[in-house]
Amino acid sequence: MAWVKRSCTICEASCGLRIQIDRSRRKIQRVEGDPDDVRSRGFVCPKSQAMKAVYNDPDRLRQPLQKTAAGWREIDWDTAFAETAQRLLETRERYGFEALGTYIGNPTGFDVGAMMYIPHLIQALMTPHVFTAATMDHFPKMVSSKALYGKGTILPVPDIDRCDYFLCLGANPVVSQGSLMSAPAIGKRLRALQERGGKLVVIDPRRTETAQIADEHLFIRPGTDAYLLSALLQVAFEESLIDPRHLADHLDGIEELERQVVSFTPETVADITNIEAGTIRRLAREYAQSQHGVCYGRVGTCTVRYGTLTSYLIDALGIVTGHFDRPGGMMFPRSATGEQEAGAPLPEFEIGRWHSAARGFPEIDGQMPAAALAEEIDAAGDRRIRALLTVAGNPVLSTPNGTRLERALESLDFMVAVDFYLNETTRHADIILPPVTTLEMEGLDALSAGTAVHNFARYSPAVIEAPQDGKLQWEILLELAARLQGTSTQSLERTILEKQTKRYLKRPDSPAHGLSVEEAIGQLDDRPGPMRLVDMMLRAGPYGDGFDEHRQGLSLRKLRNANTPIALGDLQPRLLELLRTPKRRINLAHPYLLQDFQALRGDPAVADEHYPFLLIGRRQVQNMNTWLHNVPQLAKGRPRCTLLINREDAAGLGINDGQAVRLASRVGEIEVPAEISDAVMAGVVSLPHGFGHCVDDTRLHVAAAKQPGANVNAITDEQPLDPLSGTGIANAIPVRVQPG
Ligand SMILES: Nc1nc2c(c(=O)[nH]1)N[C@H]1C(S)=C(S)[C@@H](COP(=O)(O)OP(=O)(O)OC[C@H]3O[C@@H](n4cnc5c(=O)[nH]c(N)nc54)[C@H](O)[C@@H]3O)O[C@H]1N2
Ligand SMILES: Nc1nc2c(c(=O)[nH]1)N[C@H]1C(S)=C(S)[C@@H](COP(=O)(O)OP(=O)(O)OC[C@H]3O[C@@H](n4cnc5c(=O)[nH]c(N)nc54)[C@H](O)[C@@H]3O)O[C@H]1N2
Ligand code: SF4
Ligand SMILES: [Mo]
Repeated sequence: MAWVKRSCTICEASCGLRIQIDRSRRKIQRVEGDPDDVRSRGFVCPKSQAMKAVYNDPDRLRQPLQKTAAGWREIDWDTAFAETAQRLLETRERYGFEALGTYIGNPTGFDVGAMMYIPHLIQALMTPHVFTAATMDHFPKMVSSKALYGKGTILPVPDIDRCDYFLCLGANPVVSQGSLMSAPAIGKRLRALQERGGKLVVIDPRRTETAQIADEHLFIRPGTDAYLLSALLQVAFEESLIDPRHLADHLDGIEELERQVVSFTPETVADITNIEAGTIRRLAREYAQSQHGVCYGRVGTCTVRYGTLTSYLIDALGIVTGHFDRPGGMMFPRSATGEQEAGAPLPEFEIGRWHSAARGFPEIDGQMPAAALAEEIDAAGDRRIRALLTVAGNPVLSTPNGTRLERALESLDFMVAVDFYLNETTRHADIILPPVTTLEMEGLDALSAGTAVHNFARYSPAVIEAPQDGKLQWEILLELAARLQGTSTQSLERTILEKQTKRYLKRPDSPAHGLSVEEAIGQLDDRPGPMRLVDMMLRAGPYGDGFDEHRQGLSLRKLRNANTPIALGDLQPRLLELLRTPKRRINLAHPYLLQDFQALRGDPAVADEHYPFLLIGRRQVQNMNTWLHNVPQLAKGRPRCTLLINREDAAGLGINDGQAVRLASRVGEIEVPAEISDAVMAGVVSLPHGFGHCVDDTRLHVAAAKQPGANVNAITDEQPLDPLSGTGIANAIPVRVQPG
């Protein structure tokens, strides 16, 4: 029996685990929090048990599957790769580039191998049809960052352990454990903020688990944060609370921003937002005058009509009140792998280099709206997608109007899914390519290092060896890319490594600057794959050893030997060096962002008489989006896919607790049990996403039996989008509720 340490790969917190294994029997005995982990200090949430349960799950696919007239048939890897490549290439040759499409899902962010090779797989597909879960998530924030800071991945993170005022909009970190904020055991950190005399204020249409521990919670009418933030800014300008500190000399457009918000007085937005004018004024003062304030927004501020405008206003408020890029404010992490380093100015906003066929939606940073995937298959005529590759995604349950998408997937000529579950999406595939689980792969916390509240680097070993005929995810992705390009995996891997090494060595401040590519690569492991790429990035990166083992500094070997996260210190002010805008200045009046103010001013925000309620989402501790309901420990208990409805609203409709209700929108209708609750504001109902495991032909026995639920994305509408980012709308959806 042995204990192995590694991080949990289910969410952005990346908590430290201790896993007891029986190597000889390839058995995982126990999974628990690692008390010695400097980041998580023993904390884990119930989902950590999924690391073991998914590995053991008899429903998990371990062999490629091919759909035949007689049902699913296991095939060998070579046949699976050959058939997949042939069908994709044939489709492209016959119908052109637009005939291919891809959807990349959330779990790819927790496998460094996937992160390294997916961009190359997309390149090899040569398709303009790239869809990802980002356009159901944080894409508005990336668009705002691109406009403000010159690069979409320059993302501000709350300095949670040093702030004394935390204004939290549309996020529920006590449950989600943070997003664009990697901070394991967030509840404890928020309580520590209160213990040092700080204040937590939560703005949310539901009294969430985070709101319950807050000093103040305000119900906001869903979808109206842009009004509230404009008013907070208006007060800040009116009351001369403006002090951008060290950023002052690097800002443009501050007067223009003031002009834009001047009409949004607290009095004019009070009815719209449901927050009293006096409260808005007080909030503006409290936040602006706090010593160390953060203003943070997440999913509830992104997946709404004004997602980009709201994301931008959150940053603008932080910048002009001096809460940006300083300890205790919003800060910018520095990864050991060198993803956030200084560089030359980048071209201005790249948008609309091509357009979607059905609605003419412009590509943004190479992406199309996930909400437009179905129509690019079923309403794009000759330009339609005929063959689709999905990787770690379940868009039938995670993107708007999933019912339409289901039908569209059925009409494809060919679909291949890289996934280890036969679920609501992958059941439409012709071929499924299942990688082994993350426990069987080495890893590096790459995503969470980029959003961490303290800089760190962490390597995780494979806990258990992958079976002989098992494929690591990167092997699958690289193999597909190589076959699509008509090259070998060896040659493609080498090309990628050389290109990336060249890029890193060129950086003047790299500890390896001046070395030749051959010299650098000569120092790396001979074993091809993402880990030697990671080693290169670490050694040429900001904390690297410059490929000299005798020097201080990081290398993969040092991370391996540490066997726990290596702390790299508190976040440091560094926004000015990071800026990639053309003049290395921040334009607070970027025309791309400001254009949506016009719509905001003209938006009457009145209720729809046919669909008088506003639907919002809800994350629960035992779920991870669509994919953990097959874990017995997490699926037990009462049905969780319930519609929260306010007591008075329920009484008005004659709805009792537990009664089935019909929830309808423009696009569909589902039936779900009502749960009467005072935690949700009047006029608002809340349903979690990720359920709807009641269809035939899937292999999710536990989910289907214990927590089938209903698919909320059968109700969400694929038509309205946040126009500046193409992000789909998952909150503030007009719906009707009727007794079932
Ligand atoms: N209504 C509504 N919709 C939403 C949201 C909401 O709040 N409300 N949230 C949105 C957000 S924030 C997100 S991120 C998206 C998520 O949307 P998706 O990424 O589409 O959904 P997930 O459930 O995260 O994806 C899980 C899929 O990946 C597979 N999987 C898990 N691990 C691995 C792995 O290691 N390798 C491979 N190849 N496959 C793996 C699972 O079997 C499953 O099929 O949903 C969005 N959709
Ligand atoms: N347990 C668990 N953890 C998760 C996930 C999970 O599915 N389960 N998913 C992971 C993923 S992919 C992500 S992206 C993160 C998301 O992390 P968070 O954004 O922290 O999580 P959500 O619960 O979606 O929080 C959104 C909040 O916005 C509120 N809201 C809805 N509409 C509005 C609005 O118009 N205005 C305001 N102010 N609030 C609004 C909702 O009531 C909700 O409380 O969580 C991650 N962690
Ligand atoms: S919070 Fe996230 S990373 Fe931590 S144990 Fe839970 S699922 Fe894993
Ligand atoms: Mo997400």
